[in-house]
Amino acid sequence: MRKCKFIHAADLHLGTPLQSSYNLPEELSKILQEATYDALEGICDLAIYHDVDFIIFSGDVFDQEARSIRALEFFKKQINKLKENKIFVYMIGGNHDPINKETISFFKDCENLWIFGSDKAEEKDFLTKDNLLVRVIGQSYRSRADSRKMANCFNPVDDFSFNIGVVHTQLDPHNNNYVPCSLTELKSKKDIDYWALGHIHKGKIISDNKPTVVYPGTPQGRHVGEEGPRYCVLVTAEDKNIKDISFLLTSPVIWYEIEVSIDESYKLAPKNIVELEELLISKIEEINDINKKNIKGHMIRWVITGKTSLHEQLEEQQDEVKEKILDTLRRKFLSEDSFVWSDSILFRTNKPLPSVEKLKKQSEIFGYLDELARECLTDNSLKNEIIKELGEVWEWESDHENYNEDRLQLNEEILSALIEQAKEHSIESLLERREKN
Ligand SMILES: [Mn+2]
Repeated sequence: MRKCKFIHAADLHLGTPLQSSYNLPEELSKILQEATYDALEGICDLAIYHDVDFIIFSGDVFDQEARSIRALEFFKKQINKLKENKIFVYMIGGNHDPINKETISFFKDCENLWIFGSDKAEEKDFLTKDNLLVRVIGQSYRSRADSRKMANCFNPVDDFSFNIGVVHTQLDPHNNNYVPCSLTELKSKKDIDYWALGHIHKGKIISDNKPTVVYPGTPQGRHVGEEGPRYCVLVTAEDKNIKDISFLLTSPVIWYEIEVSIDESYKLAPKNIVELEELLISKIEEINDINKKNIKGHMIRWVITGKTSLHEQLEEQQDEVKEKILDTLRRKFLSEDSFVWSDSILFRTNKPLPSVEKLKKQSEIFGYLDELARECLTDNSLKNEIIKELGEVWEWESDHENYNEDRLQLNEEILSALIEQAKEHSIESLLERREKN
């Protein structure tokens, strides 16, 4: 059998520090500064450990067109380490690191690195240790946005070779900033066996066969929006068949957004701030047990929800309470082998209200309110009217990289939370008015 083994990674954004909301202790701050570099080093070590033939980087290895000299030097050092281990590297430039002459010339003495140009699709042949001929076809961005339908020009000669297409794309045929293309188009290219994609930061196997289409995701999340463990992908193929795809952990730091409901309906709902702290400590102990291995640390954003008698205190003394809870949690878990840093805490609690069933007995109006809130979400014309009424300060979230910073982004989840809040506010005001009368 003729075999091939390679690692596919993307979107490293080398050198970007992770975004914490607080002035961290120096030790932690250093870990966060270095995390993207650590992730790259980890990918290269995994490549050596698994004895792969080559690594593919599908764009956005660097964070900006003006690459930092440290990022360039660091990348070169890793490439040289791979060379000693006879591992080749292919890379394309994405929207954050379109390829220019300076980059090509910086790496010109790296014999085991091929950077695909931006003028046209290029095809490179590779013969693996186990004698499989591999063709890697790729093309780089030429500027921060690229509207060319690159994949259409990927036409390898299909004989017995294993063919890989490398594209940095949003996989959206209508998006002209990030190489428009659809999954159907990629799947119609029968001569390509594996599509090595980049750009979407959450790893996913889009199609598992004929052809296989994969986003490895970013190997190190840089903020709480990129939560969870992060990976690169190890692919094993025999002739033209994919035998295995494994996600290998690469992120030294893992972000978590943890929602904790302290709703009164739960038996163990905390009745004061100390009990709330205890509940959060028990949640940390759960994650800490699972992920200690190979992880330098965890960054947590807490979101506290539910109807609770603590609501008023959490609202009125918000800053004090936040500081107290975060301080307790931070101090408790700082000295662990694998640190757990409570980065921020959001209170999205509500005042406890009687159930709608109970309220209905007081007055029909509560039943109508509940019904209306439901209709706002299910009746499309009503829903559109509400979005219009919200005004121009909102825009429907469509493009995760290209949103308007002067607007608030709206999606199904946020809209439904807004409507729920509106309903509860109305119920609260009606109840207050009744109490007064
Ligand atoms: Mn990108």
